[in-house]
Amino acid sequence: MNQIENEQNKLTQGENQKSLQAIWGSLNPAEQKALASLLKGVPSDMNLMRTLLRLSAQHLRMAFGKKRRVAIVGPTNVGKSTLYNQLVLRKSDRAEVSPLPGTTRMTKEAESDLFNVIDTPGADAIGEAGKSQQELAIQAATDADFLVIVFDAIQGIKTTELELFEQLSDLNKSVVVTLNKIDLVKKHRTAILQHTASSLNITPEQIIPISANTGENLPQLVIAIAAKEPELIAALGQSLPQFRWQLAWRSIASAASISAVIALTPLPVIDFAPLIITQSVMVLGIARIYNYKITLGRAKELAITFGLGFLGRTLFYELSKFGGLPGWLLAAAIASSTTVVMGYAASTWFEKGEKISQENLKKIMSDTTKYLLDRLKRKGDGKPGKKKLQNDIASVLEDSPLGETRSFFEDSQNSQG
Ligand SMILES: Nc1nc2c(ncn2[C@@H]2O[C@H](COP(=O)(O)OP(=O)(O)OP(=O)(O)O)[C@@H](O)[C@H]2O)c(=O)[nH]1
Ligand SMILES: [Mg+2]
Repeated sequence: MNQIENEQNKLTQGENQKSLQAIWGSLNPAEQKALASLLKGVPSDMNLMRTLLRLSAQHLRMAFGKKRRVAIVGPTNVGKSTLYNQLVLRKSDRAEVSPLPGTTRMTKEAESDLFNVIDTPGADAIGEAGKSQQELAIQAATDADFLVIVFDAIQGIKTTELELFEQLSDLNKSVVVTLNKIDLVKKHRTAILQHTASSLNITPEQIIPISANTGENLPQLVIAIAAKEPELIAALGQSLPQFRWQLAWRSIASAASISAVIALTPLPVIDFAPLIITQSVMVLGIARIYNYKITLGRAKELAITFGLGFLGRTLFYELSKFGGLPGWLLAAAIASSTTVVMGYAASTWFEKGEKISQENLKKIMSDTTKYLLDRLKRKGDGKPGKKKLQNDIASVLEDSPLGETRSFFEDSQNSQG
């Protein structure tokens, strides 16, 4: 049995090596150098390493500011080119639109406001010509950073649509699913959305109904794309200052959930470095949102200056004295709240140039940890797997009122005792 396990380990190690190389290869020399200097001497767990590297690569790209590529994909005739034309900046970039299926035969890329947008041929076409168009579409999807998957409210979801959806989902890209031509549906919108969602095995909230013709819900679509991409979050934060905290919160929630996983991964030598890396890239990301230019090295210095690692250990000691809470839960909650509080401190620093006192940080840490402990306990008992824990924490944070305004943290600072 041990032998089988060993073999399996070897296999996943191989896979991990490959994906590590792929992530590494996608960075330019300056990014590689910045990351390499952070990664010195860490960590031995390959899965963790991969998670960290992926997160770091994502945030690094954000700091170096490449324009993201968004591909519009879906069956023929659903309105992909019409949507593309709504998003492109220049009239001269517009694509041909017609009621005939198979109008678009080649992919086409142009600039939109926040990202580059790519029009693709229908990915479900049949026959010889259809097959090569399908290949073009899938290739464009594979090369893109982000997919807008378009379906047609009238055509609905049949076997080919479902198969296409599954094929696109397997690419593991960030996606937004849209149901186009919603203007043709007058009465039964809710029912149609529900039906589409259940055919695709997703929830109705995961589908944005749009009309590429009338422009209905297109702003929501753009926000939904931006919200899933760190690079775009930064661009949005710079152009919409009033949403900065909400946008920063997304980076915070993602980094905090990874922190919990790190806390639960036994590392032989040091448990501090991976956490600092995650937090440094988060700080870097938040800096971008506030249009504050810093390097990764400076972000790391800043992350260390907040001195939260020490507070975390004190808090762990204080809370474990009371007993009754499993060690893993405490460790996960404290690591997450350390990251959350650091995100808050960083955003306050970038926005107002104010440094929060150590005493106030301690209060906020303690309140945030208690909040997280309370919510996590409700998720059921027993120690979850890493992936589930990460998802649980991400969903607790994303659903929490903390992301709406900073009042929780401000109240915590102002309260006595
Ligand atoms: N009512 C309505 N019609 C739409 C909408 N979007 C597109 N259409 C129409 O649907 C038809 C197909 O639109 P296209 O944008 O060419 O669709 P496509 O997905 O690019 O099609 P192919 O390139 O052939 O795969 C055209 O007649 C459009 O005017 C919409 O939101 N509402
Ligand atoms: Mg087209």
